Amino acid sequence: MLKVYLDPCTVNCRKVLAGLDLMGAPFERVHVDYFTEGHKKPEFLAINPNGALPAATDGDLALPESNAILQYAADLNGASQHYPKDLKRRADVNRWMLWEAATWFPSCYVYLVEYVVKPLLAAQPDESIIEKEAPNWHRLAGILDARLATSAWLSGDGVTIADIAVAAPMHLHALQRLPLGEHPNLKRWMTEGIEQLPSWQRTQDAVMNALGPKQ
Ligand SMILES: N[C@@H](CCC(=O)N[C@@H](CS)C(=O)NCC(=O)O)C(=O)O
Repeated sequence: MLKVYLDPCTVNCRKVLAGLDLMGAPFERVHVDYFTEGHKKPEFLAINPNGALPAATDGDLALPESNAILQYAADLNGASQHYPKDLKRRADVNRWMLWEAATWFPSCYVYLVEYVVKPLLAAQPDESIIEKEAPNWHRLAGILDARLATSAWLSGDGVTIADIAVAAPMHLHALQRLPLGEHPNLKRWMTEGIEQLPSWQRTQDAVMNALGPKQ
């Protein structure tokens, strides 16, 4: 049985939870508390030496990386609707997931840190950091916007784990103050597509609960 170690309030854990829910993939959930640094304790580092959430195990397999967890869970459960087996379609899903981890997440994360994490810690956002990142963020958002101009979902006709992966870094887009207004197709996909998925909505409460008391 797949075991997933997570704190549902973090971006990459929310990604995995929403993706597993979308696929109807069974798993055992193990809570690792992000705010008390459970992910830096030796027992967790033995599973993920990166000391980052989430991670998964399946027997002797230890699997860090949110996107790798979704891909493995999809194959384990035969969820080819959400992770196609056709080579070209799979390659397209994979490239969006790789792009998300390498490029999109780091850019959206700048906004998350300045406008969500810093206020949680009673610190002031540094607008100069946002100004520096904004051209890069708009360039990347433009790539998504162009893709979504001709398609409801990122890859193929239906929602895939690529959609969940790419949505996760912008999961708090209003609080993150992501300037979506300049990218109408991206905004439509997020608000009328992703945010209407029951699997996405079911992951919302944990995030808001984590943010609430600390604000
Ligand atoms: N590429 C990794 C990133 C994991 C990651 O950065 N997780 C964050 C929470 S969303 C974390 O645990 N950060 C703590 C740290 O890096 O010290 C993935 O997709 O799983």
